[in-house]
Amino acid sequence: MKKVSILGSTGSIGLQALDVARKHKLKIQAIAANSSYKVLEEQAREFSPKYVCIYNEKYYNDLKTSLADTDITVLSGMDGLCRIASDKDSDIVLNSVVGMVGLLPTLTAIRSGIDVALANKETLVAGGNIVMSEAKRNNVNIFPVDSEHSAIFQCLQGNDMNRINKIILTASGGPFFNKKKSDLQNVTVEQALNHPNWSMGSKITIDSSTLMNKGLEFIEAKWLFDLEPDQIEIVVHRQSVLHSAVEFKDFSVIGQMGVPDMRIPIQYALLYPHRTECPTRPLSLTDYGTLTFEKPDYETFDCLTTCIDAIRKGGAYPCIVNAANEEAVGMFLNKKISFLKIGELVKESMEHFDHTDISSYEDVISIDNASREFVRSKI
Ligand code: MN3
Repeated sequence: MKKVSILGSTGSIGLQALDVARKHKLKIQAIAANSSYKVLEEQAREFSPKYVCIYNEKYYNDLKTSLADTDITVLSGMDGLCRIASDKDSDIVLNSVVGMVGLLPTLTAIRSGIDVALANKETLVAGGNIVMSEAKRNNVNIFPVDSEHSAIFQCLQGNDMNRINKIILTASGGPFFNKKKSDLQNVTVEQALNHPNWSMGSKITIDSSTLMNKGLEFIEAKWLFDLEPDQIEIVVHRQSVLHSAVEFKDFSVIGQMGVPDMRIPIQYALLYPHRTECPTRPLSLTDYGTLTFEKPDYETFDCLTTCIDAIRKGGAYPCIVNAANEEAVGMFLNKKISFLKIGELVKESMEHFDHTDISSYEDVISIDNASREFVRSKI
């Protein structure tokens, strides 16, 4: 029985991972969340983990008091996340925290020789070269949880990486598919939060509406599968049934399909390489009838274009655009800037900074801060 630690257990991915854990009676070694201490307490009572961690120190005492009658160790802050990530009793750490906070726990798990199921995009976008080289050095597996990357990973099973022409990364197109910039000037937070196929946290839902999410996934795919940017094609596929595909040297294309339900990729990452029943429903292709494929609109969705430019330029640029976006999305959610301003700020931040390389975690943090500072200075 695998022992699983979940960082971000009260978020969308975390809750679905616990569903998978319930179904397969996985041992939950640790759970962690940012601030939802009541949900965390309920989860702790159900799964009896060794550790529970609340990232936001403000709620530490509340959580500690509420779990006083148990023998669970209550932790807090980044120290708590890293203690969980380095706990050698767990077989795999599912990292589904939101934002840059996820990078250090990922690196900590890798350095402790523990496999990582990765749902935190920023880990690879901001620190891709460090994370992948550390994973190789420590002989640690990184299992992608994102549906597209899981699809590619599944298509590659039994195949040689040298035999790939390219990958086809599918995109739902988000709630503003077919809209032009002129249509998007007055988009509200509520409209942007309304995603057609997937239910997710607010940061990633906004990222899906700007296609920043696909840009981050493009960068992630480059690192996970060691590809050149030219080997990644983005295709808009509105139904989210084909989760991505791989074209091999013989022009055979292998794709992975399923209903849009994150429990399938989460389960694949947690139970790899085993396939067993998942707590979701089967795919009925005839219910869909038609699957469509189109080119993305790079003109309207400039976040996507900027991300691709960033990974082509390399160095710190992916980290810069990621930080600028995180900052800008926060401002949009707080109704401080317009929807289109997100893309403008992301692009401006990339143009503002000179080329630098990233060779350590400290580099990532200082570049991330500089980019956020730049965005704040523009408002
Ligand atoms: Mn995705």
